[in-house]
Amino acid sequence: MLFPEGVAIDGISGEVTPSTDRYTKKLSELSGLFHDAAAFDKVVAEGGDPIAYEVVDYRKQECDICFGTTIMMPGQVGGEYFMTRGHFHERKDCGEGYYTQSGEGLLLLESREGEVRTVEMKPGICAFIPPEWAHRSINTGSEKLVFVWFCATDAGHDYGTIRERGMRKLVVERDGRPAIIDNPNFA
Ligand code: PAN
Ligand code: ZN
Repeated sequence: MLFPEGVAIDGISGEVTPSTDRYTKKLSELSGLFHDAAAFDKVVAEGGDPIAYEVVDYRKQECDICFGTTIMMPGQVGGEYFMTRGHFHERKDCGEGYYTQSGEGLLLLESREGEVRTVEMKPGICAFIPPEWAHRSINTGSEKLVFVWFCATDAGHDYGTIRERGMRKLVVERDGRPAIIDNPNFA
């Protein structure tokens, strides 16, 4: 049986207390994601394979909703900012909310039909991710980017589509600012 409880979410560290699960993605685990493969190898080797992001869950299998945080480190690979893998949800009726707590970033979204949108990630903005839109978070700042996400427990993650063909756009630093450019490797 489930009981109500208050869950503390630290908007700076992203810590969730109590939490039910967590994982960490080191940069080396994001091989193939970045445009510049040589720059990727260099940052992994010389940077000591830094943590790119961490996800902390509050998830109860018996309940239809869940939430948690994503904590993204700042960094770049060949001018491209650190980012998440990006995914569609397996369930075609499942959207998601991303409420940014600290830091700054861009949420890059792409519909099944190939339409691209971005939503600014900054404290106070809650991004609505509709069903059937792939979503990738990008830390464009110099601090941690921390956001709370909430979605259906069984939404599921389809990573394969984005892993195989990439997303249509890249977010890179140009003149000290984020710029959205075409992905030359988009298959
Ligand atoms: C988020 C993401 C999280 C990490 O919880 O899973 O930010 O991004 P990737 O899963 O794309 O690596 C979410 O969107 N869940 O559905
Ligand atoms: Zn999602």
